[in-house]
Amino acid sequence: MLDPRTLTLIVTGATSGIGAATVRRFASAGAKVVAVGRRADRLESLKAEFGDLILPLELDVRDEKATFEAFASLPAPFADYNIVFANAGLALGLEPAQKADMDEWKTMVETNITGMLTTVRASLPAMVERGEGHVVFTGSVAGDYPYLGGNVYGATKAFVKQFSLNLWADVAGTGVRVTNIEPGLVETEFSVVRFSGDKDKADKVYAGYTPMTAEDIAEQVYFACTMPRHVNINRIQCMAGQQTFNGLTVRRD
Ligand code: NDP
Ligand code: 8X3
Repeated sequence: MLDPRTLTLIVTGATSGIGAATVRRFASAGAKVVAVGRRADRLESLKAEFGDLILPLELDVRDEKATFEAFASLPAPFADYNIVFANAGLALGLEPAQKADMDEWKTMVETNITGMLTTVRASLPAMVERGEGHVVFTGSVAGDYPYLGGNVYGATKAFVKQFSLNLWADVAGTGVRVTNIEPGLVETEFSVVRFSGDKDKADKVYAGYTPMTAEDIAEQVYFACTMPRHVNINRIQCMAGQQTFNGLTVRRD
């Protein structure tokens, strides 16, 4: 297994949920982390927790110019990052397509697809050049399995899955690895965001069973990233123990 103290990560979506838990998992083990997100106060909290291991980077991944500039001008020792966790993302709404909000669709595409691509394109050449790196994505079971109201969100995660596989086809042999982590239900701020701040509605998503935690997913990222360098974990898909698939549905008259 790789020594975590040799790892330097860029983590997008570090202010909450899976990203924040991943920052804590790696920093606790001695890795250095560039923690990216829009809520600066939360990034500063991570810095207060782990000191010099954390570089807070306030950034909206939809801002292509700012993302390229920020990644190109990281100070030592963060400039030699060897893991990029393209995790920032969101779902908005759960309406069927015929009622969905076009602006919400665009925000999901701009964040989960274009923001993710910007994150990768702005960081990948330096890792290929150094002959060492790892791009990790947060995909979703929603990228494989359809559900009512998952329309554009699930489609963005299908994009992440296929881009991840195609990226591996491009970089295999360069020293850069590629992994797509594909969770089912994880209790984070995800549903609060999806339901525009309606906490009661969000809480119902996780009621009556035990959802996965952000720490469960961070452990999978840690596992994939600390595998010896001759191993590439292509995909990890996981679900809560009480979650399963919808059967094929018949709408009867
Ligand atoms: P959270 O809402 O808790 O975290 C989302 C993170 O994304 C926040 O840190 C947020 O930071 C960041 N983010 C959103 N938009 C932007 C942006 N434009 N620029 C920079 N950062 C942004 O949810 P999760 O931790 O659950 O979500 C993380 C990833 O996991 C997402 O890609 C999500 O689709 C995926 N996922 C979640 C599952 C779940 O059930 N929770 C299951 C499967 C996948 P800030 O607002 O501060 O910018
Ligand atoms: C989030 C998981 O099942 O809520 O990607 O879509 S789910």
